[in-house]
Amino acid sequence: MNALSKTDKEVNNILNKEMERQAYGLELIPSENYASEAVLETTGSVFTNKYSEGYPGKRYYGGQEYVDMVERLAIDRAKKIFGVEHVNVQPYSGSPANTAVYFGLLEYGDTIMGLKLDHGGHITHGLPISFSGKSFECIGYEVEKETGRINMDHVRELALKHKPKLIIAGYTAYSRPIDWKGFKEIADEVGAITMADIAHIAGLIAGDAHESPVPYFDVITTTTHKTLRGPRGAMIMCKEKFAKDIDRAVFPGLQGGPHDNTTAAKAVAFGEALKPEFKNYAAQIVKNAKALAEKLKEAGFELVSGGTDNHLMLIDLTNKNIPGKVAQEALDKAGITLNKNTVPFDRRSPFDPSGIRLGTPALTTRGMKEEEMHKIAGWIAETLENHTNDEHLAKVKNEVKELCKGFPVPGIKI
Ligand code: DSN
Repeated sequence: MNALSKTDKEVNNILNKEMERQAYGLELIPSENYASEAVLETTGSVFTNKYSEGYPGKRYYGGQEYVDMVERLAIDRAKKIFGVEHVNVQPYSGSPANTAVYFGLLEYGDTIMGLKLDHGGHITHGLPISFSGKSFECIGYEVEKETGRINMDHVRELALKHKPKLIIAGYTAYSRPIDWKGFKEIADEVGAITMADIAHIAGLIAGDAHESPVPYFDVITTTTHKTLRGPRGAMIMCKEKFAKDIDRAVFPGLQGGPHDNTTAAKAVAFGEALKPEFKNYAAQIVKNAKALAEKLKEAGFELVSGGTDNHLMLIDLTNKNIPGKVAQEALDKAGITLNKNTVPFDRRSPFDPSGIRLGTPALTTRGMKEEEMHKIAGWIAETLENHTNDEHLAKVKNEVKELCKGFPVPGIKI
């Protein structure tokens, strides 16, 4: 950051500290990743300077020839990755994307159905205090207590009872495959629109490591910065018959000018996802998650649903007698970053829940494999056993740093 170091030492120092944190720590938050240098460069490019309300070929400002070009490229590449009919690449992030779908396809007061937040859903899937919960009748389905998995009979029963206009599948803390076809069949029975929120698993779907909802679902939303490894942002994909309503909902319904720098960086990330090596990346994320899960189980950790088939896992720490918040803070001190998380049927509060959530997309980007996952599982166990011993946590942090030195983070040279 040549210019910044000369013009603003204060921000530059903070940025350097953050680079150090990222380079020498283990990033296990399953919704985080490391964008490539090319994506970072494009995000910070002169496309930042442009305004372009509207869509390619139909804008409200002049000077759009290159913005149009890059937005069309992003759309074409997204279509190629996911095989969808229509794409809108302008949503600022996941919550605005989901909101745009509701705004475009529903009337206030309609009934929607999604997985409850404390069972692995998302705020925008109907949490009572969110925009979704305040604007619609929200019916929440749950995972099964015994298995930690979604039971499609339960989903069907609720759908038949409440006749939702929209059914949402796709989650933030669910480690098992999703029965897209089953959801579609239920939706057809009650005449509901299907919305898949694939924010967490988009990269796995792009890399053929998770089944795609595309053959079944009407509308699909995703962020672009999680397993898909692009810039922070989102997109909406849908069947052609919903295209106009979705586009109008995004602009001018909810947003003004799209962030053209982000759109350009999305095009770059989608180009990367189309390369054959992205398939290896997606497959390795899952292999790493399974390796980490197995070792953690051997160390006595209880995983919700007993394991993982995707990039993440949810651990219920009740048997270890450590609340999720204490675990997160101790692991932070050891250079291991993850997040406290409610577990289904949690008896504790969301700010001080019983669980932690962790995943492997970021570590896999660094080139780590099963061998490193085994080491990391050991450090997690060791840290939580010694969570009150700061000296011990500092020792783990040093070991973590040594490992990290062998696995550079894209875009960070220190
Ligand atoms: N904040 C994201 C996550 O961590 O899963 C969801 O939007």
